[in-house]
Amino acid sequence: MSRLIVISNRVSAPKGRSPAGAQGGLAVALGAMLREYRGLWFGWSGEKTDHFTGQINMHREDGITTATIDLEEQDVDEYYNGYANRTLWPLFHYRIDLAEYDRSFGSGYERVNHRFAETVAPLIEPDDIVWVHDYHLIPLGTQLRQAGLKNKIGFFLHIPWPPRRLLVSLPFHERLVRSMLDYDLIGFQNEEWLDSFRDYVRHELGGTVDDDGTIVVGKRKVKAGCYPIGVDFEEFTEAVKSDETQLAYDRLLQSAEDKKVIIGVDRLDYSKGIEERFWGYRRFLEEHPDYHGQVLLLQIAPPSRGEVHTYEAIRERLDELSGRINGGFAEVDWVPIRYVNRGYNRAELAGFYRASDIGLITPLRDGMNLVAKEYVAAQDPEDPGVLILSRFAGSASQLGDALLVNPYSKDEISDAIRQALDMPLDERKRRWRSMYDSVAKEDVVWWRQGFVEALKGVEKRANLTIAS
Ligand code: GDG
Repeated sequence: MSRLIVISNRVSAPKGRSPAGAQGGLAVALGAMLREYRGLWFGWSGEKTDHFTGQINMHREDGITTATIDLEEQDVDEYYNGYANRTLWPLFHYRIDLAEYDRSFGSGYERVNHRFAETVAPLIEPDDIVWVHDYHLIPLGTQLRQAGLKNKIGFFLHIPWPPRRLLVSLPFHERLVRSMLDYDLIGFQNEEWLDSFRDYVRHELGGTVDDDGTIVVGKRKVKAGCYPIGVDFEEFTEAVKSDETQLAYDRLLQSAEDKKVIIGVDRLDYSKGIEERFWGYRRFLEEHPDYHGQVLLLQIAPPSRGEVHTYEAIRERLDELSGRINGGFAEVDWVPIRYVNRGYNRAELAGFYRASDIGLITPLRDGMNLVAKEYVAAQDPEDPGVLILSRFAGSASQLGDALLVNPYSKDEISDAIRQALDMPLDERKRRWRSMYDSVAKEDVVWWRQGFVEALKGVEKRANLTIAS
C-alpha cells in the first residue's frame, strides 16, 4: 500500500496534547485520517526561528508521524498573517473590501511554499501519494514538480472558491490559478465552489471541462471534483456517551434553569457572521417580548489570528455589541447573551450541543462548517434540537432540512428562531432524522476515502510538464 503524505500549513498535536479549541476543522479531520494510513504529516510547527535552516523535527505519537519545520518571523508575517490570512482568506470568503494586496505578502508566500517543497521533497518516496491542503499552499504542487516529483499529488481546498469576477481583483491571479494545474486532482467542498473554479478556467485561461470533470488547459489536464468534508462520526458518537460530555450537558442545563438555549460555536472570525447573528437575535428580542427571560444565546467564540488587525476589530465590535444587547434587555435574573471567548474540547462541545434547543450557525460564507454537522450528530433522537443554518455555508447543500436562512437578514434570523422555538416534536424529529442520516453516512471517512481513491485512480504522469 502506498504511503500517504499529507502537507498542510500547520501540523497539529495529536489528540490530548492540544489545548481546548486550538484545533480547527482541518486539524480535526486530518488527525483522524492519519491514524488510518501509514504515512506522514508535514507542515509548520507554529514556532519561529531566527534563521530558516530546513531542519525537520520528526515525532511519532498516537499512531501519527509528524514532520515539522520552524519558520522565520518574516515568513510568518508575510506568508501566514499576510498573503494567506489578509489576502486570500478575505478574498475567498467574498470580502474584497477586507483583502489587502502587498507585494511582500506575495513574495513571502512563494518563498515559504518553496521552503516547504525543498524540505519535504527528500522525505517523499516514488510510490507515495501526496495530499496538499488548503489556501496556504496553492503553489506547492508546482514547487514539488520543480523539485522533480512525479508522484500523484492532490489538492483540497477547505474554504470557498470565489466567483471569477471577484478573483480577478487579485494581482497575479492567473499565475496562482495556473499553478493548480500541476496537481493531479483538485477537490472542493461543494458544487458552487467547483463551478466558480471551472468558470474561471473557461473564461480566464481559455480551458475546457470534459464530461468526466477533467479540466484541460493547453497540454495540461487535471481532474477537479466535489468532496464535501464530514465529521468524525464514530468519535463523536463515542464522545456523546462520555462522562465529560454528560458533565458539560448537565452544567449547561442546570445553569439555563428551563430557559431555551440557542448555541453558536465559531472561531472568532468575520466570515462566521457572529455580529450579524447578534443583530438577528436582537431583532428577535425586540419582536418577541413574551420570550424575554425564556431564552438565552450561548455564543462560544475562541479568538483566532490575533495578529491580524481585522480580527482585533471584529473582537472589539462583538464585545461592544454583546454588551449593548445585554445592557438593553437584561433583567436582574436574566442575561440574554452568554458570550464566551474561550475554547472547549470536543467532548464538552458535544454536551453543550445536546443541551441546546437550537443550533444557530450563520456564517456569511463558509467552505463547509463542521460545527453544524456536529450539532446534528450530538442530538438526542427522542428530543432533537433544531438547526438554523446559513444558506451560504457549504454544509447547506447536504443539510437541506435545517431552517436555512440568509445570514445578512436580521428578520430571517429572528423568524427562524421563532419557528424553531414553536416547532412541534414530530417535525423536529423528521428534519433531524434526515440530516442525521446524511451526517452519519457522509462522514470524514467517506470524505477522505473518496478523495484518496480518486487520487489513486488518476493516471500517473508520463511526462512532467510544469504549468507555470
Ligand atoms: C475550515 C473551514 C471547513 C473544538 N473546540 C472548539 C472548536 N472545535 C472544533 C469544532 C469543529 C472545528 O473546531 C471548527 O470547524 P469549522 O468547520 O466550523 O470551521 P473552520 O475552523 O473555519 O474550518 C470550514 C473546515 O475547515 C474543514 O474543512 O468546514 O468551512 O473554514 O470541528 O468542533 N471550534 C470552536 N470553538 C471551540 O471551542 N469554534
